[in-house]
Amino acid sequence: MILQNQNDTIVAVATPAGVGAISVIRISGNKSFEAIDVVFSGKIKIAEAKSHTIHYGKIIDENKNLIDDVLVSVFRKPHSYTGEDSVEISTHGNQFITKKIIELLLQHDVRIAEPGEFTKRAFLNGKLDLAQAEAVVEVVNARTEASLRGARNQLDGMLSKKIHELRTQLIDTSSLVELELDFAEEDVEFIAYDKLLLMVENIISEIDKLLGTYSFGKIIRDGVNVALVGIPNVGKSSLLNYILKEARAIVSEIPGTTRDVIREEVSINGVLFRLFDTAGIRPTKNEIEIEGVLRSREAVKNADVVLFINDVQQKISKELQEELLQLTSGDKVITVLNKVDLENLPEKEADVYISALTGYGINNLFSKLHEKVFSGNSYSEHSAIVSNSRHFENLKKAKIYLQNSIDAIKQKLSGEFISVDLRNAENSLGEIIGEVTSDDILNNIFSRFCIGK
Ligand SMILES: Nc1nc2c(ncn2[C@@H]2O[C@H](COP(=O)(O)OP(=O)(O)OP(=O)(O)O)[C@@H](O)[C@H]2O)c(=O)[nH]1
Ligand SMILES: [Mg+2]
Repeated sequence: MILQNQNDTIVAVATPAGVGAISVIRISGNKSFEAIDVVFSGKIKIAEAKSHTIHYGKIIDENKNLIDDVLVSVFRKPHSYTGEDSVEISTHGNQFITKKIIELLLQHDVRIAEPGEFTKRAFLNGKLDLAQAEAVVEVVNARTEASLRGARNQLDGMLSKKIHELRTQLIDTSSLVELELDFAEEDVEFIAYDKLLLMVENIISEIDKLLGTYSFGKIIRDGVNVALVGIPNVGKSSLLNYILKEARAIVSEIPGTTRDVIREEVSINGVLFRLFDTAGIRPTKNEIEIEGVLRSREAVKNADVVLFINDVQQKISKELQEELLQLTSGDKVITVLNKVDLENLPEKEADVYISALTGYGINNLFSKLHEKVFSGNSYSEHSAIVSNSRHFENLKKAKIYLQNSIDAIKQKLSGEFISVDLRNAENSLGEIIGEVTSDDILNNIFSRFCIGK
């Protein structure tokens, strides 16, 4: 991507394409007021309007034709989303109107914004740090309450605050190395050495805590992949249908009904679950079924949780159970006994007893799923959670540098060696919040935004 000039005035439609009651066009940059005043006719010039005021008027084209009557909101720098002079034009919700207005504006020293450019400017002008800017996309894209809360937590700066703290501690530590430590003098070495080691170990343990939130954070953000597997006819598709409250998959008493993997999403207690109904696993010579069974195994490998479904009237397949344990880790598997409506006192052992026909035990199954996924982790408004792979990778890098520095300290290497590692760790943390950054990182992040954000 070519880096466009950050001083340009930019414009984009900020609302989704399509029909709506209103559409909003955003303009930001030094020429915002000048540009809008050329096309807008209201009681006063926007250039003379106070910040945070709204003005009714008309957008008129070069031939004096009325395009639309609109409301223009005025934000003067630095009190705007981007930190620059900006305006938002609310028009009637029609894309011909917004298209026409944008065409008019483009004739007046304004260019179309790149994806994420408004938020990028907000970052460059210090309105948000990088982790918060990334959270803007997450908030917009969140599809469940839980993912929204997680994104909100990051936008509110929970993670940023923690990273800041760790960075400050690191800076203090490396100053200690650079100023006080002198390993050449044997006498002073001992105290400083111990103290230093302790400081670095503390920071590592804090980083470990953050790393530990990632699996939870990722699930909150992306949802949980759940594979429904078992031998044929145990009621996998019936369970899928029951959970979705619709006859999504074909159900029949003929074993081997499902051949393809059927994927559906459902929100259970605010968390996104992606369910994969699979072909019953059994030895077979049928080519289509062989492919189906292969796909079932793939689904098991990709799952965060595997529901191993059994039927009260069939033997629990030890073979399949063994196989599942080879394909995935045992702690991901929940053993489910289905069709308990057919037997009063099922004798077979299972984690959960259900009936996909009557709905018996389904809530219990949901609780077990939540337990499995969150294994004691609970969401807190006040603690930092890592959900972004870039942040996770940077934390891991920082940890490795810190471990290297511990080695250097233990080997009593001279201060320069230790401080190089500490500085590197500091930079890795700095990249998370954008205190240290490069155009590549920024382009990579902001190009994932939509235009107008
Ligand atoms: N009584 C009773 N019957 C059930 C229950 N769940 C499923 N069935 C019946 O069991 C048969 C098989 O159900 P499916 O949902 O197609 O089973 P499946 O595991 O998807 O089977 P395959 O796709 O062939 O692997 C159907 O006749 C269902 O009506 C249940 O909880 N109770
Ligand atoms: Mg099926």
